[in-house]
Amino acid sequence: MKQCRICNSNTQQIISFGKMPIANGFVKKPSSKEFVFTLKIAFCPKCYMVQLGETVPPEKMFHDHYQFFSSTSKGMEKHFKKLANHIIKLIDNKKKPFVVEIGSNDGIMIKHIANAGIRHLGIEPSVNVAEVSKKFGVNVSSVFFNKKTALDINKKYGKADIICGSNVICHIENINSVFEGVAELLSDDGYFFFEEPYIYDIVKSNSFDQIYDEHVYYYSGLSVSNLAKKHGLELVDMKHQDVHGGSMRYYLKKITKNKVSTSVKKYIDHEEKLKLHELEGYLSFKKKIDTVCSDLIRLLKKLKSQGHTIAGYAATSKSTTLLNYAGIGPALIEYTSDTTPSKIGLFAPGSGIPVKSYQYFLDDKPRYVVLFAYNHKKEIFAKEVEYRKKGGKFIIYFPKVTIE
Ligand code: DWN
Repeated sequence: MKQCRICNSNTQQIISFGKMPIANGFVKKPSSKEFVFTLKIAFCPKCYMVQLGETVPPEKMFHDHYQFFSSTSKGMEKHFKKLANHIIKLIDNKKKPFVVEIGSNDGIMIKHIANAGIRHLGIEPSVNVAEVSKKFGVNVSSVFFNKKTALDINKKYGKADIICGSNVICHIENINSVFEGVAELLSDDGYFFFEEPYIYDIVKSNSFDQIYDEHVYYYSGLSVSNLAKKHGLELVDMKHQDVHGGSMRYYLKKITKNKVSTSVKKYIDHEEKLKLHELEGYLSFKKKIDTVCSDLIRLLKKLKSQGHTIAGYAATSKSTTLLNYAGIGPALIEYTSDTTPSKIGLFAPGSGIPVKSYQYFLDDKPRYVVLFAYNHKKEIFAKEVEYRKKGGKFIIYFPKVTIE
């Protein structure tokens, strides 16, 4: 990919991770025929968007057997309940408000909007997870959000007072069409907001495994303000979220006489200090990634040679990047335990590490586990007090390799 998907300028490559499978593409049996693509990210020097160099067709990632259910984390349940309450406050003065959530997944957020009796629509193309949300009374449409579907929604329901999305707006390659759709569907004083892994945190804390097929864009205040302007929208606020290793929530409104929060300038100043408006800001990144990978392999080999069992904790999407880039397979990590029923019995994409149940981990009590869901560390450490008391150790690789 040479041209920026937003502004068509020539992009500059930041890093290539080589061939990668689909991050959530857990398989029934490891095979050399798994689908792969080249995972690389590029920077646009004109509009500052960091983006994948090569993408995977959305139908290959989001379908009727998508393996990520948002409600697998209690911490995220709490986070999204708080977001729903925030939305309810924002629309307090509206007569018959209408809320649209793009990527409503299993209803983790929008079920609270539905419960409050508010007119709403969840958009979720992965039908298996959308089905779960229907059990909570969520009104959901299994389509991809774009200009055309936004016009359809507008025709059927009218303008939306809130359009929001979490960990999804970075998933959609044709982002210009999403923003065109938002500009059509949003009411004149409505809010469009979304939260996604923040490129500032990814670079600063080296959470490089946030880079994978589903994440087409890696947003900053710098890039979102340019993208918004292109579609008659304005970035009016930014609120940092302490989830997924560091996320940013961006608030957009139609361009009128908006009051822009001072936080927009504050975060953009931080980004510029880290030089995220120049290729230079990203160049130390590769070195840090390679250090973490080689430190982790060295540690795993040492523990293995001492006869220890090493397992993985949580078969996350992001671990696909780490495992495949570092070349870690079942010879070093025997299995990964996970609480998602549909992942049990499958194998991690590319690495071929078997996924076992949480009960298997409890019975096996491996001496060491690599914490792939480091973003849920607080919740997981609270749950694993007994395991750690009895000598179980977590290997953490974010932001650097440590044993806790
Ligand atoms: O954007 C995305 C983010 C929000 O979620 C998606 N593209 C896909 C997904 O990424 P992920 O798989 O890296 O997400 P998590 O939330 O870091 O990992 C969830 C996995 O961890 C699930 O398979 C469940 C598992 N898990 C577990 O086994 N025990 C999670 C917790 C909290 C646990 O205690």
